[in-house]
Order: sequence, then structure tokens, then C-alpha cells
Amino acid sequence: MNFKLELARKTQDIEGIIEKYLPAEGGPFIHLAQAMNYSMRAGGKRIRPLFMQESYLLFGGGEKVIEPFMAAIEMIHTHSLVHDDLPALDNDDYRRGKKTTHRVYGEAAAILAGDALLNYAYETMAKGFSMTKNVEAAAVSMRVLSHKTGLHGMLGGQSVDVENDGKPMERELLDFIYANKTSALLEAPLMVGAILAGASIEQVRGMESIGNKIGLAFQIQDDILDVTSTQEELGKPVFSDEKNHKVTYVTLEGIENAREKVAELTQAAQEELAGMPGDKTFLSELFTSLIDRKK
Ligand code: GRG
Repeated sequence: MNFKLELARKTQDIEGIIEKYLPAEGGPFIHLAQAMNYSMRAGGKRIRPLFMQESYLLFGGGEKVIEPFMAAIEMIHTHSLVHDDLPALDNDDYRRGKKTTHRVYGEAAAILAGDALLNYAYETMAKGFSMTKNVEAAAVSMRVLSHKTGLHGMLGGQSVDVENDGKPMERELLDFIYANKTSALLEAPLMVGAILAGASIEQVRGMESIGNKIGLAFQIQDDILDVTSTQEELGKPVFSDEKNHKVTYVTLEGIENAREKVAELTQAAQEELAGMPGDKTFLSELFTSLIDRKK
């Protein structure tokens, strides 16, 4: 298998799936639909739907139900980016190599587009209920996604992050923030793929644990890129953590320790993945590629 070619092919397929589930641009609310679609079409690595699809395949899934769930998690993720870029939060001008949604459509429209994307994600997932023989698995998947995205996951982590902005922070608190703000949204697709494919509870928990480690590694790598990359490569401003007075893994532990931690977490995730059924070749290479990612 040529990993790069396979990744490009799978990412293109995912673009097609996402496109199918985007709202039509028409009617009195056309401006809102355009703002939603602008952020969804702005690019992005599509890692979360890819994780979901790969986990689904690992456990032998073969129905179309996975597609609305894949589109939905990218909508949830994109909503978080649109809102995170707003003046009240990071106040960023660029995301995914393009002007941020509020810079193009205005702040009010970006707030509404983020809200609408989050809501549309659940409407989209619900479409999956009529696309599977295992409706219970679809219901459990929706519950997992809403849990990992909300108070007990991404949003909870983000709120603790925002409250501690500019304050000194211990590793323990930073670990909590990363586990929720970032890992939760990488655990969720691995879990949902497994659940929809009919994996056992132990296997779903195993995928959650893998997502937790990959999520931490992903966030620490994000901290590293913020101080080592360029805006052209990253598609968003660099040194934004410094600008926002953020404590990060890099500011607490230094860049070399941060790099070692990324490698260590990825290795641990790889070992857990090796114990899962199915062909793990692509997912394993994908995890490795995330350590070396440049954006
Ligand atoms: C709802 C305001 C709000 C925030 C939720 C997830 C999050 C918290 C904010 C987004 C910004 C951020 C730093 C998230 C941490 C996770 C992370 C590194 C996201 C970027 O994900 P990529 O690299 O982005 O997969 P692309 O653009 O490739 O999809």
C-alpha cells in the first residue's frame, strides 16, 4: 500500500460524502447556509471522519449509515473552529488557509453559522437511523458523540481552558484540558465507527483509549507547530498561543520533551491498536503520519 496515495484517495472520498450532507444554499436563510458551507468547504485534513471510517472498517462495518455520522463529526469539529476563531475567543483572521468565517460573513453570521452547524450535525446523524439494521447502535453512537462534544468533553475542556487564559497552570490541569478539548473529539469517531460496526464494549473502550492517546499527541504536536511552523504551511497564524498568553505543553515542558511525549503517546496507541481485529495497516500509518504532520 502506498500510504500517501491511499490517504489522498480516502480524503477525496470523504470530501464527496461531506458535500452530500451540506445544506442547500437557497431560501431566505441563504446567507446562513453559505456561511456554514464556506467553513465546511474551506478544507481541513478530515481526520475525524477518516478515523471513524477506518474504525468502522476494522470491525467489519459495511452499511451506508457511517456516512452521515462521518459528515456530522466534521460539522461538529468545524463549528468548534468557527467559534474558536471569533473575537471573543482567539480572534483569528485565518483558518485552513482562508479568511475565518467571521472575517468573511461578519461576527453575527459566524456565531449563527457555528450554532447551525452543530445543530445540523445532529439532524444529519439522525438520517443514519433509516440506513442501518442496527438502530440501537445508531442511537448509542449519537449519545457518544453528544457526550464527547459537550459539557463532559470538548466544550467542558474549552471552558476550563478559557477560564485559565493567561494564568499559570499545573500539568494536571493542562492534561485535563487536552483530554477534553482535543482528545474527546478524536476518541468519539474511533468509538462510533466501532459501535456502528457492532464491536464489543471492551473493543469500543479500547478504541476510546487509543483516541485519548492520539488526541493528546495531536494537541501537543499542535503546540509544537504553533512555534515551529509558518502561517503558509499551517493555514492559520503561528505564535497564536503566545499572543493569547496560553500555557501549552511546549511552554511547560520545553520543545524536546514535547516531541518525546508525542512519540511516546503514539507508540502506546500503536501497541493498543495492534490488539484490535482487522487490517490495521492504514490506521497505523495514519497515526504515525500525524507525528510528522506539518499542518
Ligand atoms: C466551541 C469555541 C469552541 C471550542 C471548542 C476544539 C476547540 C474547542 C477549539 C478549536 C481550536 C483548537 C485549538 C482545538 C484543539 C484541537 C485542534 C488542534 C484542532 C484542529 O484540528 P485539525 O488540525 O484541523 O484536525 P483541520 O483544519 O485540519 O480540520
